[in-house]
Amino acid sequence: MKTIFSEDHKLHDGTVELIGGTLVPSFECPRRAEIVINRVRDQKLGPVIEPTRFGIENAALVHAPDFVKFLSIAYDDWEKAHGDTVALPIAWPGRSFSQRVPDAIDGRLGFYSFDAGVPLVRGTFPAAASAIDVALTGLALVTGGERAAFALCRPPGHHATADQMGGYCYFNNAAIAAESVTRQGGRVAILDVDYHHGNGSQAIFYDRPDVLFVSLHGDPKQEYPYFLGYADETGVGRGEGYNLNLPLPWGTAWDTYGAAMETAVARIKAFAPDTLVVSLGLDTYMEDPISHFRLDTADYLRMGEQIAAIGTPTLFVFEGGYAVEPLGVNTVNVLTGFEERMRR
Ligand code: 6XA
Ligand code: ZN
Repeated sequence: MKTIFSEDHKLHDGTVELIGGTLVPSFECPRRAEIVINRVRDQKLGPVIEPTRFGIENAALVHAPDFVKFLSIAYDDWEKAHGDTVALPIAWPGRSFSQRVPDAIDGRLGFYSFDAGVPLVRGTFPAAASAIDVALTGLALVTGGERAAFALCRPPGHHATADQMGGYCYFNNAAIAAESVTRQGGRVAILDVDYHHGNGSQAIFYDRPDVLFVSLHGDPKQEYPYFLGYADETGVGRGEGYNLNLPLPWGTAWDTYGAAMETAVARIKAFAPDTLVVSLGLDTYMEDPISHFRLDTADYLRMGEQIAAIGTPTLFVFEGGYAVEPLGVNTVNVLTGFEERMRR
């Protein structure tokens, strides 16, 4: 399968994050994508191609115009106020507040985010824009007849809602690809196998019967993003029944995970989508530094096989995964497991 990759991902280096009361270097770092592309090349997974320029207008497939505009100017506004440092949100409109958009950049940063895990540097916007092109280039291959493609997006996207960034995510690459399918008249399923619940993708499509969202993730009772991802969230209105959350406890290993995957696969098969978008996070790995599942490297081959068994043209969209050295092997194992099953 082809991999779509842009060097522009490097423009985004978040530098810091706050975790457990300490400011540490960002787990979501440029090296992640470098490790993965190196493994793709070493294993000869297939051609690596640059994205076609689809353009930032496509963010509007799922994002609010004022949010896109904000992200395009946020860093310049921050620099005018605070100098060339990393922009971090620090105050949010909690339950008792108005939902006005203030003038101050610090206020707007809070309005357009839901947590502090979204550092903005000068290159964040162009990098996030290039990730949209990467996703849409991959989608064009899949809707154009290829069995699968791998969009090596960075920064990741699945936490980003229509008008809020959060959890390392700015634009929701997978949701943009999925919405693009529906605009072409297709039905689409999103399978989110990142360790964290894809709250942005769920929220964007929650009332939609033409987009099925299925997610396996750390139980939000215990795990980020805490406030969405529960099993009783099944969709709303015409979207009722088109959202399936499979929260799993800390310590989950393949015996439990593989069985939950079978549930996910069965639901997606019953939906019979034209296109499958996989939010491919590898932070389910046993050595992931911020997560608590226990999958091992060989389990990712099985995961790829299960996804291939759905039998639907598939776009893999890269999301999380922070055990950096094994990240290339784990990621490419999903893709080679998929291809090996396809050939059977
Ligand atoms: C809290 C942890 C953010 C998780 C980001 C992630 N700062 N999402 O990997 O998939
Ligand atoms: Zn994650």
